[in-house]
Amino acid sequence: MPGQSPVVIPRPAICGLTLDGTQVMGIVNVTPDSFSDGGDRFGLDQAVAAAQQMVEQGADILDIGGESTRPGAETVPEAEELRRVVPVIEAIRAAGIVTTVSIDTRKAAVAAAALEAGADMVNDVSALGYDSAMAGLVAARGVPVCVMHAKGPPKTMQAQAQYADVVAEVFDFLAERIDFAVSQGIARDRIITDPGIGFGKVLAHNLTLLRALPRLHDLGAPVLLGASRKRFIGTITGAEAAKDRMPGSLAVALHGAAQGVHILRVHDVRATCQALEMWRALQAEKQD
Ligand code: HH2
Repeated sequence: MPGQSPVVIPRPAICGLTLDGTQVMGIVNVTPDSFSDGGDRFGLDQAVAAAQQMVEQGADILDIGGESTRPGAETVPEAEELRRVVPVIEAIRAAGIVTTVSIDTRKAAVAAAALEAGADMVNDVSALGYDSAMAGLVAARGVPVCVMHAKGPPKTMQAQAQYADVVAEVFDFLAERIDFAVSQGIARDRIITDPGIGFGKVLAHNLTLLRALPRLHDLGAPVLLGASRKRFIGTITGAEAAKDRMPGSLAVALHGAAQGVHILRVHDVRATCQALEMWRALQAEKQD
């Protein structure tokens, strides 16, 4: 859902998307075990229908993932991840959907095949750290990449959730990853940053990072926020089932928009777009 935001620091366009407002990235998990929607979109038809619906609801980007990265998740073999995501991206393009497609993967071979099938950008929750071939691939293909902070791999990250200063550590990590990406030939203006809400973080870390979002703009890159339906929302509100956490997710999304987040990664596209539209109208009114 394009639309200017008075608080966003404009960044160069990514895949033709102007980043002078908050864009909405709809999550399509082609997995049997994702924490909030595992199994819902595991079949090809369900995944493509979900993508189509999200586009109609206002998604600016579709994020297709074939490996759950929830705390404790096992790594999915490359062949299986390929089998899950490539046909979905091919079918999305065959259906005439022209929306920007992001491939959510840590594996270079999966990213390569996804780009071949029609994806436009890479979302790597390991920030180019899991697969040594990933940075070179992104550089060679000249596509945008999202680098996200995580404290260790999904299997063990929650056991490593200790920080002296979580904001400084996340900031320094992302700054180092940007430098690394640039050293590998990735254009600086194609790098998106993400604090990695829930990735090796307990409730207090997530809240501290959300309050400190404006600090991330000093990295000079677009900021992506993925908080939708995450555990900390259930901890605070008592919404035990992930699917019951949409209202809390909207509150976090609007907080992110007010802190100048460029891309919101969400499960509930329609609700998020409506909330953003209302928020923008109120912002505009305030400026009159
Ligand atoms: N969160 C998840 C997956 N990918 N990518 C980015 N850039 N930022 C995030 O916060 C992020 C992400 C986890 O959420 P989800 O995809 O809904 O669940 P699962 O990993 O269980 O499939």
